[in-house]
Amino acid sequence: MTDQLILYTNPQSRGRIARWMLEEVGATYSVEVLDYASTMKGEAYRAINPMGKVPAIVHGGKVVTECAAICAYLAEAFPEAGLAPLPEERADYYRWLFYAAGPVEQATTNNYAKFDSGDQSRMFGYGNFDLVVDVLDGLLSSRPYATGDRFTAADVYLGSQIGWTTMFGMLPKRDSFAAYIERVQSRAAYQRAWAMDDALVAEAQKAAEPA
Ligand SMILES: N[C@@H](CCC(=O)N[C@@H](CS)C(=O)NCC(=O)O)C(=O)O
Repeated sequence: MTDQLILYTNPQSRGRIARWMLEEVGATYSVEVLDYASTMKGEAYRAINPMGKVPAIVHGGKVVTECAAICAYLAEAFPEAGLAPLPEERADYYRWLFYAAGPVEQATTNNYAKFDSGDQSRMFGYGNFDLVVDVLDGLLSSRPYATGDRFTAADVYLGSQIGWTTMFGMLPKRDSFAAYIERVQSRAAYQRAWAMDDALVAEAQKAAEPA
């Protein structure tokens, strides 16, 4: 088994979250770009991720899917990057990482699809959309990062969720969200990762142009 690290992605996807994290930890990795309609649903990739979704990483022969898990895994696999939680940060780190991957993801996508948990909110892990927005606003008004004063892998994921949903108009505007987005997106690793994916998008667009 080797330490080879492969990112399976599409530049127009949540694969950008995994790429950002890979750049944060300074990993050496290769990239396999998958096409939504063909290779992402093909047998070869479904053997890696039976969901037929991106991203996935394969590291030393082991598969990790789910962006939040990829962020947490890479933080531990590359401890020298200092993005795993310190003992005193663990409670906040796990709490808000899982909150972002569960309630935030569900609330924002359901609300976008015009689904309202309404009087069934007790049954839904996120309660209702407005509640999740207020809790997030409360969190990010109280501290610069998910665990306090220090950027961790939890911010790659939470920052991505807040960044994407803001970009697509899925989250109401709040000063705390805007300040957090600016803080996390100013990181060199974020800028590098986005430039690489933007270049892949431009390349694909050029290739699709009529000759
Ligand atoms: N929960 C997954 C979500 C992955 C996901 O939904 N990826 C989308 C792209 S952003 C995808 O691959 N969609 C293709 C499809 O479902 O056919 C994660 O966090 O990684």
